[in-house]
Amino acid sequence: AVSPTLYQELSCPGHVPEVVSVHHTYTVGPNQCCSAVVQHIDAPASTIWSIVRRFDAPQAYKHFVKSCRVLLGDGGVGTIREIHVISGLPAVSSTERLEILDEARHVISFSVVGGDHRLANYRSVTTLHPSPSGSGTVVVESYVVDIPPGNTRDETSVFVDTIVRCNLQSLAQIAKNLSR
Ligand code: A9S
Repeated sequence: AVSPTLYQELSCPGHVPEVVSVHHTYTVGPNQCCSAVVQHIDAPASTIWSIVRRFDAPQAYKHFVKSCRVLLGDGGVGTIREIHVISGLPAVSSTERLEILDEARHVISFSVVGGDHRLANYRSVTTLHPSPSGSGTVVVESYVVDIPPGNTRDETSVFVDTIVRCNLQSLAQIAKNLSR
């Protein structure tokens, strides 16, 4: 559930608060698609941040991740991880680079740099904002990705939106339970 204020702002181009849009604006190529998922979480930003900042441990809330190992780096920008995913997805593994880790502004971003899957040039940005309703946190996760050969723009955004929504719903449950 998105708070009415933020929903209105997000569905009304030009009225997304600058503090949000500054992190979620992309240059989108002709064969790419981009979208965003918004999730209200009934927990403080500090609790949510303690989970999402751990680039070495995405399996803490991403149910599609079976295992993760760090190939390079110490968890800061430039760190490379390799995840293996559960069966049933059109993917086996993904190699990902940490692009942004802004502890003060609560911004994390990674890009896909390799792996055995169809989401070439995937890049996402996740930001946390105090809820306009005054309680809890709003999480915004946006992405840009190449449209895979043989798929349409709509198929691509439906597929990726579904995964991102699942991840954020799982994050919401875990953060809510941790904070009570
Ligand atoms: O992990 C994320 O934050 C988001 C997405 C969309 C991850 C997608 C994925 O890891 C799979 C879940 C394995 C699906 C990649 C890179 C490709 C897929 O096909």
